[in-house]
Amino acid sequence: MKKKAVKTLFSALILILSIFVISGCADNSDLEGESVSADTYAFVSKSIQNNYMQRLYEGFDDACREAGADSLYKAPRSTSAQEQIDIINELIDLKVTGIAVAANDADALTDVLQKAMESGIEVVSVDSAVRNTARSVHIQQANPEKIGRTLVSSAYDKLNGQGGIAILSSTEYATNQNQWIEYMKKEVEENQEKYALTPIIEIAYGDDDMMKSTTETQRILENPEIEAIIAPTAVGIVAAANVIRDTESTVKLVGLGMPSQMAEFIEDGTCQEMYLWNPVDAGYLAGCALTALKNGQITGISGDVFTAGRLGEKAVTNDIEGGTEIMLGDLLEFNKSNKESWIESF
Ligand code: RAM
Repeated sequence: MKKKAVKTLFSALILILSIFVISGCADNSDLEGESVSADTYAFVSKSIQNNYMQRLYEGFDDACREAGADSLYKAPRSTSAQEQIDIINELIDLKVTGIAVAANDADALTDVLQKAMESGIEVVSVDSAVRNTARSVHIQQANPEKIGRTLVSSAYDKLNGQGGIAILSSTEYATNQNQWIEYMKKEVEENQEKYALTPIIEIAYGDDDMMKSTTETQRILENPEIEAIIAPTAVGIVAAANVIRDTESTVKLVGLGMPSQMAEFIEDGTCQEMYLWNPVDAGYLAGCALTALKNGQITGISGDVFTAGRLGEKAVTNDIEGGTEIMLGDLLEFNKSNKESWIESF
C-alpha cells in the first residue's frame, strides 16, 4: 500500500517535471503584453515543425542558464518571414535582453531587427543569416563554401560520375541553403569536365515541412534522369530517405542530417553519407555570443575574442558579405564506417 502511494507520488512528480520541461521549450506567446525582468534571451526559430531548431535551442538554453539568464523559444507556425517579424515585435515589447534568429528571409527582417537594436536589444543571427546591418554578428556553423562543394562532390562519388542531380532544399529564401547551393553550382561550373555527366538538373523546395518534402521527393523520383538527391536540410533528408526506401528507389541520397534521425538509413544504405556540425553547440555559441555582447566582452567587430564557455576561445572574423561572423568549426561526416563516433550523438 505504502509502496503504491510512493509510486503514485513519484509519477505525479515526473508529470509535473515534464510539464515544466515542455513549457520551457514551447512557444511562450502567453507572455504577450508583459515585460521580462531578469536578463532574457530569445531564440527565434525558422518554424515549429523544424526539429533541428530544437537542437539549437537546447544549446542556446544551456548558455543562457550558465550566464544566470532566462531563455525563450519562439517559433512561427510556418516558415514565413512575416510571422518572424511579428514575433520579433513582440520580443521588443517584452524588452528582452537579446535575440538570436535563424532567418526565413534575410531582407524581410532588416527593419524589425534594426528597431530591436535601436531599443537596446542585442541581436545575432544563427544558422541562416540576416543582413549585416541588422545584427552584431552571425554565428556560422561551418564554412559555407566547404559545405556546398563537399555535398556536390559527395553526390558525384555516390553516382560514380554518372547521373543527374536534384537538390531538395528548405525554403526559397533561406540564406544558408541558398549560399550552399551557390557553392554547389560553382563547384560544378568550375570543374565542368568532372561533372559533365552529373549535372544539377533541378532545385526543389520542401520548406522544411515533412509533407511537402515528401511530395517533392516523390515528384523528383518520377524524372528518370535524376539519380541522386542532395538534401541540405535536416528535415528534408529524412523525408527523402523515407520515400527512397519505401519505393525501393536506387536514387542516391546525400546531404545534411542529424545522426539520431538518419542512423537507420545510413545503416540500410538508403543514405550512404551525410554531413553536419554539432547543432547543440551552434545554439550554445549563439547564446554565449549574446551574453558576451551584453557584458561588453565583444562588440561584434572583427578581432574581438572571447571565451564561449565549454567551446573555449572564439574569435569574431570578417564574413564574405562585409559583416562579421563567429565560426563554430568544421563539417562532420557520418557514414557506416565511422558509426562509433556518432551513433550516440545529436
Ligand atoms: C534544416 C534547417 C537549417 C539547416 C539544417 C541542416 O533543419 O533548414 O537551416 O541548417 O536543416
